[in-house]
Amino acid sequence: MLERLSQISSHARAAPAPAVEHPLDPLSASEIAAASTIVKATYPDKVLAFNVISLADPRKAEFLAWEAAPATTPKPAREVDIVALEAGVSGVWEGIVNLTTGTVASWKKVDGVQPILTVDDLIKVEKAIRTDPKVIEQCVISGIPADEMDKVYCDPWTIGYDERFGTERRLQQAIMFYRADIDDSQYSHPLDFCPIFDTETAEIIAIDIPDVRRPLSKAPHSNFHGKAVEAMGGYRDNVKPIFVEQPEGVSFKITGREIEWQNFKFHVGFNYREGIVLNNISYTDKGVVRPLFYRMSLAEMVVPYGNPDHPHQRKHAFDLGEYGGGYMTNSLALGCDCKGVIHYMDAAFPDRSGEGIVLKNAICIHEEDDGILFKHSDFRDNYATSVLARGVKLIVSQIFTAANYEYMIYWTFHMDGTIQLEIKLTGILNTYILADGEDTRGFGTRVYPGVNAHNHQHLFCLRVHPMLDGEGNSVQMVDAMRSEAPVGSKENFYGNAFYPKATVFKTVGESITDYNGATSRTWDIINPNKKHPYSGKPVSYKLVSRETPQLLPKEGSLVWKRAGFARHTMHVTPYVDRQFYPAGMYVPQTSGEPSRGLPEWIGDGSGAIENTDVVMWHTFGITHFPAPEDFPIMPAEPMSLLLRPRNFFQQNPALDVPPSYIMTTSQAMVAGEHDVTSLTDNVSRLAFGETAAAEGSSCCSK
Ligand code: ABN
Ligand code: CU
Repeated sequence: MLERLSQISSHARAAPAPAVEHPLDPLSASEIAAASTIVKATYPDKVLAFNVISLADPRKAEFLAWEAAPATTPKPAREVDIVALEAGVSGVWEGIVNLTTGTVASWKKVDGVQPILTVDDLIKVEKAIRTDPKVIEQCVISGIPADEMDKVYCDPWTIGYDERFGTERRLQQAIMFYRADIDDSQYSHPLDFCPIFDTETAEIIAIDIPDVRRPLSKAPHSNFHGKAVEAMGGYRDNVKPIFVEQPEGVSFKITGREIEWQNFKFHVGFNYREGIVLNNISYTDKGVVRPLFYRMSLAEMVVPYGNPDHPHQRKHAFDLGEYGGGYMTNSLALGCDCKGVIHYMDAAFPDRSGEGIVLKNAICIHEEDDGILFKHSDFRDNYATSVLARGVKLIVSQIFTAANYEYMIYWTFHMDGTIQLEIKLTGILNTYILADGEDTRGFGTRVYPGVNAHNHQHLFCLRVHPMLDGEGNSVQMVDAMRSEAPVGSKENFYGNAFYPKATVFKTVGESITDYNGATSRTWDIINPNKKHPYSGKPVSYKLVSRETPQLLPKEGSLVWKRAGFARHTMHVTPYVDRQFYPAGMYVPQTSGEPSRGLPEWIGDGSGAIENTDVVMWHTFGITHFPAPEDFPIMPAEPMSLLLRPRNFFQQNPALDVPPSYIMTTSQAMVAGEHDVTSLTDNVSRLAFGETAAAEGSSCCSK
């Protein structure tokens, strides 16, 4: 957290930004300042702390009208979402500022809700726990002398929901740790009690203390800094450098925040909450611009923990809705976070006073080798007749730090028209103290002496707003099925018949479905009005997503109530402007009664979703049973999903990618025996032997 603050403060307050060209561009730092100035001038009597100042996405119809005829259609007004807190007043002020007219377009008080926690809010808690007499008392009981409170740390989490305190006050729970030395990792030394902090009054209002006390672990700290690695035998010395060379630069073009790459074109947005937002994704197919997706983002996530003892039921972080995947984003470093030839985009956020602050290098855009795109060799001439094309991929990425965890988000575009979302988890496990001889009862793992890493899930919600070949889209579920006809029947005499069973969802209720590994279930976004000339099937993009655990907290549990979106793998709703957040706009301290966001939009499930403007909400992720290998810092664990064109292109859309090797049968007959040489790579070489470097560019074996 401190590191991130220093990243921010090391960048100057923003200078006035040039006029924003594109209606989907995030607010610049000067626009943020302008929006807060308008609010302050309109409500001079209020002492406001700004929590959110962020672009209110233009309404889709207005945006598309402008985009279709920018010379003759007014640009959508530049509107700004505002969430502000008034000193000493519960609830939030919620408004929209119109920057185009310089006015506050709407302004209302919303009671009974709590806004997102900002890094400023989080950072206050540690100071409070170190000076609170009751916390000091508990530290002493744990075995920490009262004069060593500077060695006591906490990860501040929203309280989730605790019925003892409700939603009135803005609360955080302090997950407590101890560091003997400032450079130690505190996660090997958790404490057994949990103070509760009022963010507005900066007071500790309660402490949850377990019945059975667990004294501070006497084990040495489990660290991952250089000295610790040296003490364990030092860094390995057999890693040779790998560099990425792009001698001619990159293959993408950037205009403002619009990227053109390999027939794809899209706009890269970013906000405090979802982080990267991809808008207006299209593919130019033999000269024809074909829209694919209007908007795509990671809309929410929840991380429920599985230890049943109070107060661990409160640990179920909504890292986007409670803290913001944008607010927690890292400033990325060349050759560290991303390797190769990089283009960065900055992000701008408000501080409490409404000033704009710029975070450098928030988004990384770069290309990587993508392995073999396609290959075929003919066995008839000992594989001499051959074609092989290597792919390149374009990656738009960000990394955010959610206290202990790092989430690395990679939106990847492939040359065959596929769009992939890959998320990698790293950082540090959330840990709790395990007394000597104590059993985890299966709800966690002893990853180090004195350390219990509780079972948990990481469940993400992908929001996809398609516009596949224009308006009028549907979603169908596709299951691999055996023919219903019995063995010996005319239709299935040998019993081997199987087929993809497509079920088009007509209503929201029908769309609420789960992954089924037994039928290799996928979901297609289709345009039923456009059929493929060969297959006769509707054009589609298929969602292939197999890491889709069910929400493990039971129906009726707090998490089940609060994270309605995570109850099922798939939901489809009719599009509604500015309906973005599937656990609701204000997530901290929701009770789940009623369940906000998606469950409210689903209603009785009768909404029509066939051949119309639809939004797909897809929950995916992993169930994480920690292991000692995840400690003291977790090697990155990937998970991934694909959106693949199916019946969309006439044939393989990447046939025109220059091959690394191509030889026809007649050419092979003339060439005879030869060494295969890459047509596109003169850098690859043999690893061993005297001639390694001189060999030059041998590539494909034959
Ligand atoms: N994982 C919970 C969390 C996220 C961000 C900041 C604090 C705590
Ligand atoms: Cu995990």
